Amino acid sequence: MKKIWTKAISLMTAALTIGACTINASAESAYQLGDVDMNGYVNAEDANKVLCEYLVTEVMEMPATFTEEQVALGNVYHPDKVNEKLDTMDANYILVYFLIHDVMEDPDCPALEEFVKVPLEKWAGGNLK
Ligand SMILES: [Ca+2]
Ligand SMILES: [Ca+2]
Repeated sequence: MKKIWTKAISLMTAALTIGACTINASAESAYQLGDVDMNGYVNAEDANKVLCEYLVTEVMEMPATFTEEQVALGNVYHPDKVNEKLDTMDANYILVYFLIHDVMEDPDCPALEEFVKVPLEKWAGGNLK
């Protein structure tokens, strides 16, 4: 009888551990790509912050103000895995995505992960006349 309880307790512990891991995993991806100020929305403010961070770190060569997580959230455009830095293309993509997805409410606008795979000129040419 004691063995059954021991087994039941270890199963419950395992279930709780798995549950805790699931919670942790979702907490890590709580912010959507592009949401660098982590307020739950991807908008022009995020594009502006990415542009500012690029100017501060790359142009003015001053210390970064973004955390690693913010850089990862803001680095939406990295066609060659070598460029893992923030640049103007990241800011542009976030801004155009916000305009098409939220301002124009285009129902064909995909998630930002897919949006960045389409050349920016195509979005701008097709939707921002
Ligand atoms: Ca935001
Ligand atoms: Ca980039």
